[in-house]
Amino acid sequence: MSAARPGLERQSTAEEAEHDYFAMNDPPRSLQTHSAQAKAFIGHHASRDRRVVLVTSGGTTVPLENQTVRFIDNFSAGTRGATSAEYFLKAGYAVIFLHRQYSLLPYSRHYSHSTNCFLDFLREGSHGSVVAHEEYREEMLSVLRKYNWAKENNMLLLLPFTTITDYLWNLREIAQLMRPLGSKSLFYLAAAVSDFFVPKDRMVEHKIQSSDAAERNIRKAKDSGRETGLEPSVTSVQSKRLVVDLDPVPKFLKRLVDGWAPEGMIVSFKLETDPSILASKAHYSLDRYSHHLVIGNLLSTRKWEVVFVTPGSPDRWIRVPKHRRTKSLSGSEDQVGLAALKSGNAEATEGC
Ligand code: 9Z3
Repeated sequence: MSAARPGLERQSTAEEAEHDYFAMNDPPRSLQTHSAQAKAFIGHHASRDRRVVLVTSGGTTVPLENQTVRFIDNFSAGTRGATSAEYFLKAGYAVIFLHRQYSLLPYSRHYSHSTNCFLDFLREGSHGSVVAHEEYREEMLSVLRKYNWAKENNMLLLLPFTTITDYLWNLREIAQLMRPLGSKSLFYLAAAVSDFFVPKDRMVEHKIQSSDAAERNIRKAKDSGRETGLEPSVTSVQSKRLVVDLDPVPKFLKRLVDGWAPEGMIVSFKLETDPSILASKAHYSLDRYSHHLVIGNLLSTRKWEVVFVTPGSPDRWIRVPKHRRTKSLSGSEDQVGLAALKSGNAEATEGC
């Protein structure tokens, strides 16, 4: 499949960028454990001829200091990823859920603190027991049964990440482990991934200061930079202003498509805030990386409408009609996810 993809002539540059990135930015401490867990999980399902999907979910952080106090974050609660994972499980996929630590998880998202406190669903029963309120019991039991089924059948592997570097190390590792699955592997990249980061060799060690001490620290970092030829990422804290200099994150989607998972099906998301550029940015991504599907969404309407952009087909909008939009944007329901993933769903309207 990769041989037919355009843009391969630029591969060596992308490969070099990948090599440099992973050579310069250390793997997370959990990588070996994650790798062993993923290997066992993939092997288990491969032997049963099952399809495996890697769902990425939640935002990546960009630490500003090596001993991190401050970091830049990417917006994502994990609703899209957690909801979609439930529907992939329902469709028979084994799911590797690579998620931002403490973001929403499949099944437990229904009772997350961001929408409601789980304690509100419970009351004290007789003899010191705890029971669910009558009105919530049926739904809770249904969620609990699905959750238990996924656990008992080893269908869901939860792997957390925090930083952009953790994310990329995990993504590469898991993609390469999934390679033997060939066309039975699917990548569903809903995580909100930072485009910029502070490389390890330019990161300041200690907490950035806002006082005179800061200037002294920066001078020190610049002096050592003169020896190594590298500028520290924080270049000035004059007049209490902080100027941070970020590098671009290498275009990992290119490496995923061409190098790490050439036979897998790859679905990426494109998040924008300006409606006038959403479709063109989604097309640009598809042209550039030549994968299978880009799902475009706007921050303000992401729960009600998305646009599917695929090679050789007209754009397909999936919209949840107004009267079906039941919860607020802060809710844990991903309504368009439900509409798109439920086969033959009557709640979605297309092409409007
Ligand atoms: C998305 O667009 C997701 O749909 C959301 C989901 C983050 C909006 P929530 O978690 O939100 O339900 O609150 N993800 C963005 C994917 C992304 O960052 N893509 C990058 C890009 O387009 C790399 S593939 O450049």
